[in-house]
Amino acid sequence: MDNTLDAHWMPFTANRQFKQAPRLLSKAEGMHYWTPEGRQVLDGAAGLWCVNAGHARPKIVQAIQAQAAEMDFAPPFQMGHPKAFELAERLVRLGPAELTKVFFTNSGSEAVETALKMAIGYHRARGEGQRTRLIGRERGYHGVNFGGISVGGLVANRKMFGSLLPGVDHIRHTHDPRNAFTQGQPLHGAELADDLERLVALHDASTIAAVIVEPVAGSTGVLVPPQGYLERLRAICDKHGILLIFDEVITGFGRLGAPFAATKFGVTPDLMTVAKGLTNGAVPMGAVFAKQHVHDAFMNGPEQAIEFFHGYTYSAHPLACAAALGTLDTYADEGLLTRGESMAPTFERAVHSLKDLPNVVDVRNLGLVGGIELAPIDGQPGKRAFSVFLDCWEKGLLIRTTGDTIALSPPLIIENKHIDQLIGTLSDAIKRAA
Ligand code: PXG
Repeated sequence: MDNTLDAHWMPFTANRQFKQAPRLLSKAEGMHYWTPEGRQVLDGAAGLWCVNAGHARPKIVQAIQAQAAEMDFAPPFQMGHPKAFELAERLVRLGPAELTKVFFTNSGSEAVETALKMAIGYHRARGEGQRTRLIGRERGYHGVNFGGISVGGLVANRKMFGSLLPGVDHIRHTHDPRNAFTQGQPLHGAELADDLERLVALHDASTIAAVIVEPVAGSTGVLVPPQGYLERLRAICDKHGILLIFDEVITGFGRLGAPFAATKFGVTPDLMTVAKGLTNGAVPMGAVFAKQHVHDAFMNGPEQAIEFFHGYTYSAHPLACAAALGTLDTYADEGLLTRGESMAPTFERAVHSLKDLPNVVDVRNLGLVGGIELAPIDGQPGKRAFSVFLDCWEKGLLIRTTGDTIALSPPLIIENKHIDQLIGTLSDAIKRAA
């Protein structure tokens, strides 16, 4: 076994620990995974926040199979294929009305890089080429490429990699202990958006291209935006001509009980990044939604000239487009993009039922996202939550942990009996980790 695991250098994994006691998955259907030994595991994480319609859904499987046989690849530069256009049209109909253009990538990280480049390019095309500064937020996660880690705010993802992009700054994160155990959007902290005014005062608005935030921060441990916060960020961006980018890689496609966070909160960004749920995780794909005026700013040279020198060999890959179309059909057939709204009250009660367990210092939730924060073991941050993760895994439940926060993001097809099992297993594991 040792030898067979050796060559694969695993991403975001404690490689040496994993290879001593590997956790393998070999089959998936609906709400469940199975291990190679045939043990059933309830999926409390939608894989990694992406399998929103549940696993092995027939329309997605069939779409991928048929596409692989019909046309494997089509060059995306100066050529097109019908499904790319069909998918973009359908996405535009699904998203906030003002986001009328879609650019395809292969991951959330690439969607973020694309959006950052669009923002800088947009200002330059409009004759404001000095607007190059990018603003992120502390504790933000925007993937792992250099732009994304530069605007990102997770120290572990940044510290190993040198000086990153120049000209980046960060507003404060929105975690506020006054809001502990809030159900849904917290009351305190809309004023944290004013931190953007501090950076405007420091750098001057004329140097700032864009602000990027996750509407609900996922990777850092589920931070729900305070009431009024996103509205205020939008207003400050408008006041200063700064583009607002929502990174909806996690929040997109029904996670919050609405198609997008922008829909849920009624705040429309200028650019919006998505991935994960776009293809239900079945084929890698990301995308950037853009407002018409952002797109149009680029359309100003001679007609035969390429307007945006950016794109990937696999942008709008036929297999990914087919998977995404099958995914959107599945979401529509079953009303999954709003199902989270009707399941949210039950899910909210269930996750908050954990509040009195040992070491639980906060519970946060919105739609079908839950975060349970544990007090760290002295001098060993992350260890308590990871022991809960291992315990759950042994008892047939997959969850995700980040630091000492347990993140729950089940497939949107979840039913009450799954919620009961999830919370029961998790509750026992938290007690054992005391
Ligand atoms: N933006 C956001 C908001 C994300 O959550 C990315 C960008 C990057 O997407 P790709 O497809 O390049 O991985 C993400 C990814 C976790 C976890 O444990 C979350 C992500 C990835 C890995 C782990 O919460 N989200």
